[in-house]
Amino acid sequence: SIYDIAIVGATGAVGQKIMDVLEKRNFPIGSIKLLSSKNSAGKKINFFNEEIIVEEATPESFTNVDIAFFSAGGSVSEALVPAAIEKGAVVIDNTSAYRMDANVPLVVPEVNETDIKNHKGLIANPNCSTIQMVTALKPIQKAYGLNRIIVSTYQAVSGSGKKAVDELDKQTRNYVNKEETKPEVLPVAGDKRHYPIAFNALPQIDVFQENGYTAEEMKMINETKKIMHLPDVKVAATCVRLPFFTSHAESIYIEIDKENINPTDIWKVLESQEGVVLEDDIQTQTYPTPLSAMDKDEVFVGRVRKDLDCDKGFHMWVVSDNLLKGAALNTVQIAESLIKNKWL
Ligand code: 11C
Repeated sequence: SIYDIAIVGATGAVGQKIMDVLEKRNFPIGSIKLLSSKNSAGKKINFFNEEIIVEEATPESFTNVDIAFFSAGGSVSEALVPAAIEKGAVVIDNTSAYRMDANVPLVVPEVNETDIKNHKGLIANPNCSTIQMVTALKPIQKAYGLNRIIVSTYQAVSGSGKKAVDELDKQTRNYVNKEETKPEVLPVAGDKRHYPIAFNALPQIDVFQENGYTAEEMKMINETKKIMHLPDVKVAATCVRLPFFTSHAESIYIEIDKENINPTDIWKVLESQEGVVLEDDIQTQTYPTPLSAMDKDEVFVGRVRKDLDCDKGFHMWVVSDNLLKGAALNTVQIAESLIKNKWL
């Protein structure tokens, strides 16, 4: 069979990546609508060797659409997802708008694929830094239990959008040329203060919440519990933006339930997990980096070692392309699962 699809946010960074992934995986497409805001409507985009004109997204756009991919920001999803569902499309939403809604499955196929089955027309795609963490931790949790996660992230500027990418590029050039630039975008566009990102590290991703954590940190905490079906797992996160363009890296500390486990046991379960690649050999200085993970589909894990004080504690380094497994690829995998399992 073939499927009629729509991409909302087709001119954005993730929308473009979704198109790349659909092409690369030869997704069975019947017709395709590329949708955007009024401003970007009229643009021409090449897709499967065809030139397609981007249309303005309206509630009527979703008639005769089987699957609608939304990636145009939370407010667009809030405005148009209900209309898309009403018109009969199954929506895969890449924004945070509906993720914590109890009626909406929040899915990483390697972790909780069967949750898709219960969808009511909408499946949410998790936050990028959450996706790569739960993909790496799921096989460990399955084998040895999981009691606590403490994660610090090292996140690429592309997670914050095109303006942040341009800001890093410009600041870097200006810094090298000894010219000043006024920071205007990062850490958060529209927030009260801005800091330079070039040659810097910013311990703020998204806006602060009343509890002292940022929204990004709370996404990692809340989404992890929901995806892994572990409401009581202890999770703490510190999210940091660094001056590179692609892939998020994470230093993760976990405490498992089982005693007397060694890093080689952890290696074994990671090696058996689809979508995870172990790159861990200190003899050859082998470990993943943001550059080595860029443009790759998998979640890469290295530096697995046992805590020196806690028998059940382990540390590891997890890296993945934030625009692929962290966004576009996971979204397309959800669509493939809908089709493969006849859950549309
Ligand atoms: C970042 N993780 O790197 C964010 C981007 O909830 O889908 C993704 C935001 C989201 O800034």
